[in-house]
Amino acid sequence: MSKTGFFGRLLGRKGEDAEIPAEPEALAPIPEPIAEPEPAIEESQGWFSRLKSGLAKSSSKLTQGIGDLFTKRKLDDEALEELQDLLITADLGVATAARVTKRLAKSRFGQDVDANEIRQTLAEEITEILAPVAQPLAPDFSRKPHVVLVVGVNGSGKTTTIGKMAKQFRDQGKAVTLAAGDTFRAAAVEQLKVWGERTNCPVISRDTGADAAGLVFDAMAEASKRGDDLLFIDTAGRLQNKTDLMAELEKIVRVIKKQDATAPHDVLLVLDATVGQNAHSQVDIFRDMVGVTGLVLTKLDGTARGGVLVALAERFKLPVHAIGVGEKASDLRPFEAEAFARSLVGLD
Ligand SMILES: Nc1nc2c(ncn2[C@@H]2O[C@H](COP(=O)(O)OP(=O)(O)OP(=O)(O)O)[C@@H](O)[C@H]2O)c(=O)[nH]1
Ligand SMILES: [Mg+2]
Repeated sequence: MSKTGFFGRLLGRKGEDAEIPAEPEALAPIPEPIAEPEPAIEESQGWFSRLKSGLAKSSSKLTQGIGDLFTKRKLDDEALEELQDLLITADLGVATAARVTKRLAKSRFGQDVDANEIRQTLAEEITEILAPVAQPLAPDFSRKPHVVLVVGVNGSGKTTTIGKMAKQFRDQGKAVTLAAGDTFRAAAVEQLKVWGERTNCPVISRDTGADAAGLVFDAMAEASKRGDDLLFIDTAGRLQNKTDLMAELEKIVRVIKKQDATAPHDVLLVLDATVGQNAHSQVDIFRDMVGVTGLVLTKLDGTARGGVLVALAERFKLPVHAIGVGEKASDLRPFEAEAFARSLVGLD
């Protein structure tokens, strides 16, 4: 093996720690809230096929790219370099692409490989990265309530995710309250109320423009008085600017802690998977603001860039509690590492 070749450089480089540059526009307008959702509770079929078709963009890039690269070919420096480039363009990020390629090279360098073998090996490597973060939300119901603060940029899917999670926990017979902490946008409260009605959960709200922290204080008091199992707190995704948003989230956390020093027990960051690499800077920013404990990736049914989930898992190692593959209540699914990895590289 030549140390000056690609493989040699790969083994010698610090690729695994490579920083993915944060994009400056992290909190800049993500598309204006799309139409208000019309939640429907009916069971939807074929979520896995929707996930697969959603991943098609990344997946077909990878599937076709791998097919083009490896029709019986020796896994040499050049092939590895091309594969790494392909993985980067599929949103896996520089560090993850380097790691996956390096591991592949360790076992197969110099051997003849075909596309299917590459897919299988890639799926195994990606599964290994994803498996540790595939952790469903696991509330401690003895807390009464277990408090889940939900954050994320506007339009990422916070309110919808809360509605979907509320439905899942209601189906398990849990008492769930929703707090409409997004007092900034007029339609936000209405949207949460619709989910409240459909899932039969009380919604604590105030008028638009009211103090969000005050509302959260009331919600904490009511939920604990009732002895609820769970309290989900919705928040605004965008205020006038980032400083305002940070101040508001910090105030909300302070107010929560006044009533329960151990809360919030979970801080869920909801990320729209279609934003691709921009998700990295969103994690950075919200982690600094409020200490994110777990992620939910939404819109994997859409023009998804699912590869970013692998890059996030590798870089931040935050639990991925669930993934969104549609707008209905039943479209929030547990995140399964192997199924996700296989569909990403185009395996069944
Ligand atoms: N296709 C698809 N659409 C989704 C998914 N999750 C949310 N949406 C849609 O994305 C849009 C925005 O979702 P919201 O839940 O309102 O997002 P939000 O983060 O609460 O937005 P703000 O309140 O503006 O901060 C809505 O139209 C949702 O129906 C998903 O997994 N798949
Ligand atoms: Mg919302």
